[in-house]
Order: sequence, then C-alpha cells, then structure tokens
Amino acid sequence: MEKKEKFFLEIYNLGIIKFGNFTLKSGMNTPIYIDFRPIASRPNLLIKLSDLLIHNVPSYDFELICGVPYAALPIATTLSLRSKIPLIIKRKENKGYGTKRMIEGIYKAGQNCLIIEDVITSGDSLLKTIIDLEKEGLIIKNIMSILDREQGGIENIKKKGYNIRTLFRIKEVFKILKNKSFLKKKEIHMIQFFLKKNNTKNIQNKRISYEEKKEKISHPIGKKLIDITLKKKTNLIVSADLIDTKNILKLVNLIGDRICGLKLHVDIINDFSYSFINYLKKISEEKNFLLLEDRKLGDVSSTNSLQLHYGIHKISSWADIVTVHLLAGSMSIQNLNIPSNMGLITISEMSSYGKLSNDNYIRKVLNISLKNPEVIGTVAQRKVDDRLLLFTPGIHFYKKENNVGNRYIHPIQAFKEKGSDFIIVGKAIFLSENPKMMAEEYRNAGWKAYENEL
Ligand code: 5BU
Repeated sequence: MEKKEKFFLEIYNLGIIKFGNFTLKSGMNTPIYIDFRPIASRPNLLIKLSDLLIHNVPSYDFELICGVPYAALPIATTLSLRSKIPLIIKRKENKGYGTKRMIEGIYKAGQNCLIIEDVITSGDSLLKTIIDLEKEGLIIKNIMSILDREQGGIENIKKKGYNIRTLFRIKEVFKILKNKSFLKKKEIHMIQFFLKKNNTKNIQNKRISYEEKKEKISHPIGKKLIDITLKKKTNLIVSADLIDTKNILKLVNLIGDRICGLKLHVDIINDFSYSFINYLKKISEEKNFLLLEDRKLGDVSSTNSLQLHYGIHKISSWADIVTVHLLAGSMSIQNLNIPSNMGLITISEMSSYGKLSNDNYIRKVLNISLKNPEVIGTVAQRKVDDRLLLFTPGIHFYKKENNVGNRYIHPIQAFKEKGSDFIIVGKAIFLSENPKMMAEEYRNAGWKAYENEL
C-alpha cells in the first residue's frame, strides 16, 4: 500500500470525516465535514503528515512557514520543527490592543513563505492569509493543502497566480475508503450525492440581488423589509439611541423618508408611553419603514416570552422585528408565541472589539437561525447563507477607534467584505449637526455599495 494511502487510513480512524448535516463557517450546509484537528493530539501522525507535505512541496526555496489559522497551526509548527525552517503565526483577527500585528514571529519583507492549509473549499480563508502575509511584504510562491474538497478552491487560488498543491483530493480518499470497505451504504450514498452536485464555489461570488433574496426568505416581515428597501432604494436602518421621546420623534421626522427601518432600545427611553409608540407606528406607516426593537433577548424561552409580551414596553404589541441572542440554545426561541407578522434577528457575531463568539458558536447560531422560520436574519461580521438577511451595525464613514468598544467599518466594506444586506447607523447620524443630510449620505453610500456588488 502506498505510504500516503496508509497514512490516510490511520488518520481516518481518528474520526476526521463526519457524515450528517453540517453548517460550515459561512452558514452553507454540507453532508460531509472534514476536520484535521484531532491529528494535533497524535504527535507521531503529525510528524508523518509534515514529512509527507514536505516531500510534496514543489520547490524548497522558502524561508518561512505559516499555517492558515487555526487548524493548520500544529501542522505548520511540526513542519517547521522537522525542516528547521522558521514559523510565523497569522492571527485570525488582530488583538484590538497592544501591537495590533496580524503576523507574529520574526520575519522581514522580501522573504519567501510557504503556506499550509488543512482543508481547501473555496479558498476564501486561504486568500485572507495570503493577503495579510503580502501586506507585510512577504512573498508567497508555494502553498500546500492537505485535502482539497474539490469545490473549486485550488482553481480559484491558481487563477490568482499562486502555486498550490494538495496531498489528497476528496474523490481519491473516498475511493480509498470504499475499496477498504470503510464506508457504510448510507455514507456512500451521501458521498455520491455530494460529488454529483456541482459544489464549486467561486471566491468573491457576486452577491444576489434583493429581488433574488426575497425569493429565498420565507418570513412575511423579511419580505416586507426587502419590498421597502427596493421601493425606497434604501438599505439604511437608523439606530435612534436617544433617551427621550421628543428627540426620537424629531429625528424620525427628519430621516423617515430615507430609511427602511428604525431601531430602538426602548428600555433607555425616560418618558416611554403608548402614545409615543402609537405616534411612531403612525409615522412608520406613513413613511414606510419597520420598527426594530434591539432588545437582545438572552434568557430561556419562558423568560424571553415574558419580556416580549409583558412589562411596561409590551414589545410584541408594536415591534416588527426583535433581536435575540441564542446563548441559551435553540430552545430559547421556541414557543415565544410571537405574532405571525413579527420576525426575529439572531445575533451570531457582534460588531464590538473583544467579542467572545468564536467560529464554532457563530456556526451554531447560523444553523439554528436557518432552522427557525421566525428568524428573518442575523447580525454577523461575515457572509452568511443567502436564506438569512444580514444586518451590519458598527457603520461609520470614518474608521473611529473609539473607546466604547464598537468596531466601525465603511458601508463599502460592509457590502464588499461582509456581504451585508442592511447597514445600521446610530451616532454617525443622530449626533451629526444635520441628521437629515447625513441620513441621505449613508443611504446613498449603502445603496451604491449594494449596487457595486451585483
Ligand atoms: P452606533 O452609534 O452606530 O455605534 O450604534 C450602533 C447600534 O447598534 C447601537 O444601538 C448598538 O446597541 C447596536 N449594536 C451594535 O453596535 N453592535 C452589535 O453587534 C449589535 C447591535 Br447586535
């Protein structure tokens, strides 16, 4: 048996391939999940893997090694120890404090760096690593991946002019597993179905239009939001974080024509009343925008339900959309008894510096969001499945490193890099000298940024 094949069977026994229904980082569903992380706990297998990789590198002219975070880090480290070629570490995000470096370790511009990736799908996260290394003046000639899911990633990377090789291809490993009778009948069916489907993903897919998105969104309030957006040509939601009703109404009268939604934190309003809500509701109907209550429910289902229907604010009696955290799990949004014309926005990933959510948590929130019909969309700082609307707070024309912890991006970045559908703007509008003009500027910027991505 070939050395490579023998090695694959050894790592397969660690449970690196799982069959079922999985949600990838992006929110895309897949029946096959591949995870090489368990190898990190088997030093002898790590050594074998790094030796196999090094034998397959097309040329040896690299002076540094870097793994795509995080799964490839132990593999890149082993490779460095075996080859005595120095390792550098790429951060997934910079720390937001201290030196703010994206690349850690000792290196200098002009050095050649070998990149190691574990599983390559579209090549998106690999490309992020390449860009960050190149920003530091490093030269990327060679990239090695362990497994190519054969979904277009290798081609995407090659198209960008990089030399990339992979140790295994998915079809090849399935052949090995099938020949050795390692697969159950059901698993073989799943694989055949997966391989037959055209799974190819392109880097930087053009976004789908609001019209196409409307087809994919099943909830009436999600569809309504898109209708308003298309009719008024605005994807701007203004966050009216003001503490008295007079100022909120004054703001709404100035900006109501320019927005598709008004976001509130009703619990910060000193003089909250139903006459205020009735008046706001009336303006929202006249000017055609939705009311979002950014309540961020975060408790168990029964308490969430009480907080929605009772208390001073009786949110469910007037809000079109309410935000909710899923820290308490999928059950937290079951049996909320919300009206059929009210939608939920889950919070997968906040816009703040130092947010605690990791990829695993975000993936789970996206998965739950997709499975619950009341959920119309989510807040996340990444592209998500087309069946969810993506809301992006932390928007400002000028990147402000402010001290209250929000991370701000320009509307262009929100649409280009994060795949946003709606921008949420607060202080940049309501604190400005001319909120009406500012709202118009953000509306235009958001709309232009959307159109540019089509
Ligand atoms: P700002 O003034 O544009 O920073 O206001 C942003 C608003 O969005 C504010 O009401 C926050 O509570 C809200 N927000 C946020 O900033 N980041 C998040 O991840 C979520 C909500 Br969820």
